[in-house]
Amino acid sequence: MAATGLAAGAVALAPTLSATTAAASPRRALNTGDRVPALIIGSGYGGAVTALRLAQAGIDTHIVEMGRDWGTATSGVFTSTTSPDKRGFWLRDRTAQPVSHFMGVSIDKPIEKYVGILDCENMGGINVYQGRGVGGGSLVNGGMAVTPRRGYFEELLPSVDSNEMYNVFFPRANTGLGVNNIDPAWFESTEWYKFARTGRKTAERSGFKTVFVPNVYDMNYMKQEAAGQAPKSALAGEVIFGNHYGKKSLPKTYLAQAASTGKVTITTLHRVTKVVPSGAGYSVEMEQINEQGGVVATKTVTADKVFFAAGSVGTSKLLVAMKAQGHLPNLSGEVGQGWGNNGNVMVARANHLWDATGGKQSSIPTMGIDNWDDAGGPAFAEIAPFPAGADLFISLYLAITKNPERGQFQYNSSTGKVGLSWQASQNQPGINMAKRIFDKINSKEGTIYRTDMFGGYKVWGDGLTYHPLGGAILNKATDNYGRLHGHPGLYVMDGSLVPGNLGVNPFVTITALAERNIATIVASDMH
Ligand code: FAE
Repeated sequence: MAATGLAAGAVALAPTLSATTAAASPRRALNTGDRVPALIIGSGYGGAVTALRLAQAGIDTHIVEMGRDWGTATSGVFTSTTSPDKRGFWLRDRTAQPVSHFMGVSIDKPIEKYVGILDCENMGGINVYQGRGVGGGSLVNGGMAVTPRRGYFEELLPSVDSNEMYNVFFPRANTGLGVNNIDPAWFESTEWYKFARTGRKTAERSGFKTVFVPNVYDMNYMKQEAAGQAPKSALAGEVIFGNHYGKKSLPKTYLAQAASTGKVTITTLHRVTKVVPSGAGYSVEMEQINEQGGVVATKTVTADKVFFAAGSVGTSKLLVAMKAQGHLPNLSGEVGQGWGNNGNVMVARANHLWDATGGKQSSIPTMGIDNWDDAGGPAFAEIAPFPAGADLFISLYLAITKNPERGQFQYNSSTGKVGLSWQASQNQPGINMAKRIFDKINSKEGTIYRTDMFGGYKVWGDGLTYHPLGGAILNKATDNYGRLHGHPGLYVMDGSLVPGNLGVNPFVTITALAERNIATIVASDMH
């Protein structure tokens, strides 16, 4: 990535960037009146895969991303985890920490409004956390890179050839993302994963199975951090507000490769607001915003093909609005349907003093409790760190449950905005499934839930999700390859294709499905 030649400081000032690279032929950002062959909305997993494969097929490709470019940072770019400033949050005047309380007291504080890296989007009954910037969710996520169980994947997406997925596209995605595994011997010996070993020990004493989870964080780099041979990132607690080192986020993998073709531009701090048919293609309207979120210009360009990769919420909101406002009237009634929170529920337990979790904790999770075979309540619970700098004897978990509840995106004609119908009560099935694991552990260990971390006297962190999925389900709102029904030349490439609960962390599946779909689209639709 040194080849990209991006000075982080300079990028912070520039609203647009050419091809993520100065080394590849620099190109100007989109302007009113431009006509482009392919326009991608959003630069997360779906967008990055699409950009790379279109560019490799020789097609000039333009990404529009509403967040800023964070560069491929070295130091001083991202805010600190323990005391985030404006760089931590997307256009808020107060932080919205996922683990919002300690000792029952809110840890949130006022900040300046800024185009920060993590969005906490309140969608009525649930807060949906998403990454903002070039690289989307890859900038803020925990890097857990999980290929789903084949049987459940086949149940969820029966129209997809699973042989092809498991033989070609999941391996391709894993390679493209740079997935690797922790060295088990190091895991057993390092103080940085004591919290995970305690989580494993207490789970196994109750008869639960635990598994290692692959990650895109460079595990060799982490060993060097521990040895004092490299600047610390995971071992300095960095994760949800950006990692200065170690994590192979999309700007270091797919987007870097896409940039090196010289055929991709990224226009940052531009938010797509409208897509309407125009001649043989589409007219795409966007707002240019400043770093405080104010609209400074409106632009309209024309694209032969438009790829929606704005994430489950971003894509669903755009499509539902375009249909309701009559701009894309032929879209299927399936658009906006089938949204889920991937069954996400967080919870924390208080361990006994003899089951320490360690004052030093890596921010990158590498182990989970696998209770998916429990017919009474399937769940997979990641053993999450709580890097507070002192041993607090807390075990924190993010459970991914088989919660079957679904929400719908709906257009409100009086506000002109799209909302999500999701009630807090729809989190309850997920809580019940997670309880099957943690009630048993608490009872065996003689321990209790922490009630002070998600509010005052609140056990379950059920008001949030990191894994929004659905809203334009594959083979329902689109054909079997992401082509939107009713409007040829429009495609969905992101997490909105995935039915609302996948059973594992989603980005490997989103990447692999995008690889699968774009391979067919390039072969059949682009020439
Ligand atoms: P996404 O990565 O969200 O990219 C969409 C992009 O579109 C964003 O950059 C937006 O800013 C941009 N955008 C949206 N609307 C517009 C618009 N109108 N105009 C222009 N640009 C727009 O979508 N998943 C895992 O598999 N493992 C993990 O360990 C994990 N941990 C997570 C931790 C956190 C804190 C969070 C928030 C998420 C985590 N996830 C994890 C979820 C994962 O990051 C997410 O599923 C993917 O990023 C979704 O990929 P998409 O391509 O769908």
